[in-house]
Amino acid sequence: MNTSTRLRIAIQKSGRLSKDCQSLLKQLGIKLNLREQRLIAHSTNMPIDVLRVRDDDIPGLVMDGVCDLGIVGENVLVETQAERERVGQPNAVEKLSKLDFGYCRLALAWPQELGQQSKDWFKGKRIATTYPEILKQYLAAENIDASVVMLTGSVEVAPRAGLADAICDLVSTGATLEANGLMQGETILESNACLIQNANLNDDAKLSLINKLLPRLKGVKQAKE
Ligand code: PRT
Ligand code: ZN
Repeated sequence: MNTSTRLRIAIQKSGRLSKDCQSLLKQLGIKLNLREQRLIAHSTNMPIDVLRVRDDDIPGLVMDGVCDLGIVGENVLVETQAERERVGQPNAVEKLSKLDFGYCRLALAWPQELGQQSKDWFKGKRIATTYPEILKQYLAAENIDASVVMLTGSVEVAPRAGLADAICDLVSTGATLEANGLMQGETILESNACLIQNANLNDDAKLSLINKLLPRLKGVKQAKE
């Protein structure tokens, strides 16, 4: 549990969400002294500390109460929730807001030379992914008996490397799939960045600070529309 009296927010240190997270915090009026190598940045005008970590660690830090809030892609949130459900770890969070950045979709793809394929084609195939839990749930729901190969990176090269027959990976422009000779199939999850809160947060001062920040967040989102 975060026993500090300062509200602790986890964001991605460096990656696709970091710039948008930093500018969102700025737009909310939170002044931060972000030095490149620092794990924790202290706000100079509010009782807030920002923890900068790998995106994969963010849902767990919030679920375990190490951080009060976090900003993370729904893809990582859903995968972590399913993984923790499976192993019996706490996985509840309150989703405070869907944010207007970090959009991507988790989609199936296979070698282009095979042409269009129906869902039945996946039966008995090996599918490489970084999101095994989400993929397994989809396969179970669709009654597809396929094997899941877990890879933490370079998923798009798996078919060419002979590690899998198909992949299930994040796509935004589609350029990566195209560059690797892969054809995009069904989207199994659409994702945006989202703001999450520890489900058991009961510190009045922190809750009242969050209640001050949320209308500002609404204002920032409306201003962009
Ligand atoms: O180091 P750390 O673990 O923090 O970062 P990471 O490398 O795991 O994540 P990062 O920074 O790549 O992505 C962070 C989050 O951004 C993801 O969890 C998604 O919520 C979101 N996001 C949005 C994306 C993309 N778009 C995206 N296109 N994450 C990854 N990609 C990758 C995808 O995996 C593929 O390799 O980009 C490639 C495809 O892009 P296109 O444009 O060629 O289709
Ligand atoms: Zn990551």
